[in-house]
Amino acid sequence: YHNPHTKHGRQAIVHLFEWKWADIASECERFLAPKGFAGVQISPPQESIVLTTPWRPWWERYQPISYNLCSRSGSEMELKDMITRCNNVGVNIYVDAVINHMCGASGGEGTHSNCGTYFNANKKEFPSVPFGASDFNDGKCKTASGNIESYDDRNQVRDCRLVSLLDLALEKDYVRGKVADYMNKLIDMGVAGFRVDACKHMWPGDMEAVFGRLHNLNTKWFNAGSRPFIVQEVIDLGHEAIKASEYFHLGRVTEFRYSSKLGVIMRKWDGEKLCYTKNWGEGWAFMPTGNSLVFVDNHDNQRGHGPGGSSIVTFKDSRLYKMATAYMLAHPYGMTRVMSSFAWDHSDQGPPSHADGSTKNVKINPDDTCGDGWVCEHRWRQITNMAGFRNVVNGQPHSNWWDNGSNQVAFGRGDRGFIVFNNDDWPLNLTLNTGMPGGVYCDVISGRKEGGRCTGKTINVGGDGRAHFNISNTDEDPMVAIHADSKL
Ligand code: QV4
Ligand code: CA
Repeated sequence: YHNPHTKHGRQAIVHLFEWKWADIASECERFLAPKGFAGVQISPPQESIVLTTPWRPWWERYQPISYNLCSRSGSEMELKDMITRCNNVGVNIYVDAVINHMCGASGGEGTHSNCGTYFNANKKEFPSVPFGASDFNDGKCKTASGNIESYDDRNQVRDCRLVSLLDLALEKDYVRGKVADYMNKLIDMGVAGFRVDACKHMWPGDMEAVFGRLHNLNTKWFNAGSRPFIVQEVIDLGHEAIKASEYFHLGRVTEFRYSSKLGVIMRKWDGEKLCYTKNWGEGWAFMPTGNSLVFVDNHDNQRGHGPGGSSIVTFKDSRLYKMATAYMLAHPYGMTRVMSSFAWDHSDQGPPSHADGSTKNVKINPDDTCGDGWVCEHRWRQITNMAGFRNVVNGQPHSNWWDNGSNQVAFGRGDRGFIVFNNDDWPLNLTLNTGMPGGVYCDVISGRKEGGRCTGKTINVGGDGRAHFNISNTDEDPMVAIHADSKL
């Protein structure tokens, strides 16, 4: 479950948060495949509750009503078409699977769901699955409210309701079967794996039983015998009863410490400096690299849901965000996920929508950026090009480290790539050993190689591998990156 089955040496995946299936299909063909993105994490595709107070929040999709593939992102046919078209250009699809719970206890009764499927949250009835009252954990939960009240008690974290969400009894064979059927339907359609939601709230043994029932990936696109890739959402900052390590054998796990530490470092809070990242990775007590999924921000912590707080760097701090994302994509630690957001003022606000609540198409501007409220961080030149950098340097060691004892650092990836950062309040102007073969290289931060020419800065690497770098602290992007494929 740890292998993401990426194609053509592609490394980084992108979360196209709340995008419609038709837009994702086009994006795979026109942008993600040509730019070398390995895959897409999609928003939950199952039918969910429709909420109007607050108006159509993004988080309604984390309250399932049925496993019908009918959501705010589109129909089952559109989903199937998207999976096929992305697979055909070698871009994998990873599904956000919400299997710990159904909707909130106060979800009411009726047909206020994406496709009008009836449910009754008061009676815990979801006839379209079907799930009934006995398929939920209420008998097992020991708290007075029925909700999780303390994260120091592993039993209530797993058997009680997360913020009132009706908690499925995954110890029951019947429930495991329904969940596995849902995931298998997606596997048969061609997805490469799952981001499994709220794993801290499920017993690893129950998850193992569900995963054991999953089909191998569709051999139209994947090697025979390929197991679905699994990344488990477990937020472990080190202070709770449940540890991320309890899930390592089941797949990769989200490393939230990476996201919060990188934010603190980039913001230079708590006395942190970029030079301290010389041993970034396990040296910072992160989980083993082969177990981790890393990110600068995710759909929760970019808006204050889940932990991390104000340290998290997001598109709203665009200069720091580009630096943090470049650092992540240049560094060998972990499997990397790039966030692609929509703009928002309130943390509940759903995606860009029409008056009737339907999601807007993603608008693509002539300069490759997005419009109509879609931020598309993955299309920011610096970020796109660093996803390319990661592909070019894949497998190469972290090498030729340099720092100034403060916030200016540089490192290479063998003889395939080199990057320099200046996050200090003064200029960087010096010669460094890049470890790269001599030649003229195009800096992929300020520009790109196009038809044998460079649209940005050029860097001259001498026969001895040394090159001069001059990065003002007032530069729009105070960093320079070169790699084997950016050689002119
Ligand atoms: C509220 C109160 C409850 C109360 C209830 C009464 O908080 O105490 O009992 O009303 O009806 C929404 C609301 C939340 C509300 C709940 C139920 O925000 O206030 O409860 O609905 O009506 C997303 C959002 C949540 C949202 C949820 C369901 O972040 O705000 O809750 O969707 O719509 C922990 C977990 C971790 C989790 C993280 C956010 O360990 O697993 O919190 N992260 C994942 C997803 C996240 C998602 C869920 C889990 C749930 O990444 O996006 O929550 O599927 O750290
Ligand atoms: Ca649970």
